[in-house]
Amino acid sequence: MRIITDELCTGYATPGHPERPERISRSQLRLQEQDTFPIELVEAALADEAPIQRAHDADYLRLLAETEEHFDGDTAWHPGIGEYARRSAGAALQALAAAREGQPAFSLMRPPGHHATRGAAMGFCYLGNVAIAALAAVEAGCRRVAVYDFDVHHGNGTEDILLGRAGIHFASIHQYPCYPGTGTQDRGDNVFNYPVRPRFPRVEYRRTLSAALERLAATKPDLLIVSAGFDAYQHDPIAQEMLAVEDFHWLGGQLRALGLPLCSVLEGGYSHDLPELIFAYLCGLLGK
Ligand code: OKP
Ligand code: ZN
Repeated sequence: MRIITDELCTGYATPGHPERPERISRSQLRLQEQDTFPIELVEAALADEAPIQRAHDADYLRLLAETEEHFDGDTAWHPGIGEYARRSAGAALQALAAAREGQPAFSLMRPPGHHATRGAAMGFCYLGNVAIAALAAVEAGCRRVAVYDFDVHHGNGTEDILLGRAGIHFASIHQYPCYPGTGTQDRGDNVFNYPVRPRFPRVEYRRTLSAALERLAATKPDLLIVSAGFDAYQHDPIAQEMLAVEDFHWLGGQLRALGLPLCSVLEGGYSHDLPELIFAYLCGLLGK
């Protein structure tokens, strides 16, 4: 498994914020310490402007580069935040490139991306890492790209960027009601939302994850990009779902069973057990 990561992404923080540097550093250590599967650590590189400009408005990109003001109540400005965001987007593009070479890859970076819309940062996200990768895949000649978002929050930013894009199928499975309050309905002919109520029983949650995956597989994609968020976990501090460690292992196995080129990009996951959840998911992906 190729792990795209970079110690540099731990260089900004807001005290007390759930989206903290240790999420990455502890997860990286966990993956380095295990011997169930070999990993290849690859340093993240800044994304080029062109793939970012395909996904975001020029005005917003100027603001991101120049502002020194917070974006919203939980999406702070930090010195260099634009560059942190570009590096996280770059890692998603590297994971995509690996997948296209038939090499399984996981982007272990922050900030996450799936709430960032074409024109705004929100929900801890500044650039739409996965949407940027999906558009890059189309640009590179992939005819049908599927994006599967199992973070517990609705991928409203990915939806905003990918809505109506030919050749892209977007599925988001998420708690509702919950932040950001959207994702109750399908949109256009390529966005499929699967809201699930708080404390949804695990078996039913799994059934919903499977239903989304089946509808996605029916479009016969030639590539799958996964927004991998681990906050539907039963001990996550910011959502109310009930998934267990083994459910993330199971989900990895379900994705593996599709037999598609696939890459995963970290979104959320705020419990102390995040490293364990990532490890379980990657084991499932690798059939271990
Ligand atoms: C990011 B990702 C009300 C609470 C807002 C924002 C949650 C962002 C989650 N101000 N919380 O999807 O894991
Ligand atoms: Zn989330």
